[in-house]
Amino acid sequence: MSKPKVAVVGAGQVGGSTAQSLIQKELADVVLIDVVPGLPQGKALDLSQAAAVEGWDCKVTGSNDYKDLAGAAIVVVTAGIARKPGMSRDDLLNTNAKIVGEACESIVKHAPGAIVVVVTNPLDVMTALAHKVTGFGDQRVFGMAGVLDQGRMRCFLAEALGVSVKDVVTLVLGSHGDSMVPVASGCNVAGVSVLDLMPRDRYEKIAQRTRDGGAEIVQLLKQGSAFYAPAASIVQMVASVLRDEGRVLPCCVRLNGQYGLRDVFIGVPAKLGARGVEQIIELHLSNDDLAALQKSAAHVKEQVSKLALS
Ligand code: A3D
Repeated sequence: MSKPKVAVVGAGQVGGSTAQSLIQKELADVVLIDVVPGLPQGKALDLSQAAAVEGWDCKVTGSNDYKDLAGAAIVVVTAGIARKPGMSRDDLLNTNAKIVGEACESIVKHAPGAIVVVVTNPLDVMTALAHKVTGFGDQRVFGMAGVLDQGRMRCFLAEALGVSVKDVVTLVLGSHGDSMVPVASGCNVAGVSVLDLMPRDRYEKIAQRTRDGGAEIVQLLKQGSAFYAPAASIVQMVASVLRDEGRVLPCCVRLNGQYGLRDVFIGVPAKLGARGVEQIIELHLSNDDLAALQKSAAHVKEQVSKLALS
């Protein structure tokens, strides 16, 4: 039976792991696209052979030609440079804007009906750029970050409390950067508020470690940034679209008045289904959390204005 096609633009660390996870779950046939000759073809061949060993019934191909985006139901954009120790995500702005802009022009040309999931950093700004360049509208262009940030926080809380990650619920809003907004009232273990399980200062340290979660890995790896958890997060979002699951996941989406914000891409919970972003969920936040989200959005707007999009 033929499977939907997912194109992954950028066959680097995140792109390669994403392709692996997509075929492991037998969600889609995958095409990896990259500018480096041989890289996507080599990874595709290796993954095809892994699929043969494991019996995963999916095709993986590699290409240096954007024409091979044709027929993709979803395009995941991971092309661009990653951080080095000491760099912030914002330091990637100009280099990655050029790469993402070009990729999006090719998506319009070769996969005009696709849903676009942006991953390249700085995430919120690159998602705004992809929205502008593709003109695909608010439903079909969104970014991955919150699933990862919530996963990181779930990992830290489960470890600190000595409980299964399965029972930990977290809530992280805002930009995928220093102004990220972990929300204590949305964090619980099997329904018990996290603040009933640990002192606030311990919670605050975990919230800060979540904000610094990407940098912690960059420091350890010394070359490149995280990719296993980002890939797992991308695939959770892609699965919700391909299987029309309607999962409510934190996504970088364009707000149109929700949370008192307009025309800005920022992380909030959204329902993902076959049409992409099918609903934006507006939570009742405390004044402090709402102010933090609005501050985070102001930072994204400032960064976007540097791109002169309009
Ligand atoms: P890396 O392993 O360097 O892969 C990037 C790939 O993009 C390389 O293979 C490049 O050759 C390729 N590339 C560059 N220009 C183009 C182009 N024009 N067309 C196609 N491919 C191109 O990096 P990575 O995979 O570790 O990270 C990729 C991006 O994702 C970076 O910007 C990271 O910062 C970002 N990232 C975001 C998250 C989020 O949670 C938002 C998490 C992890 C990584």
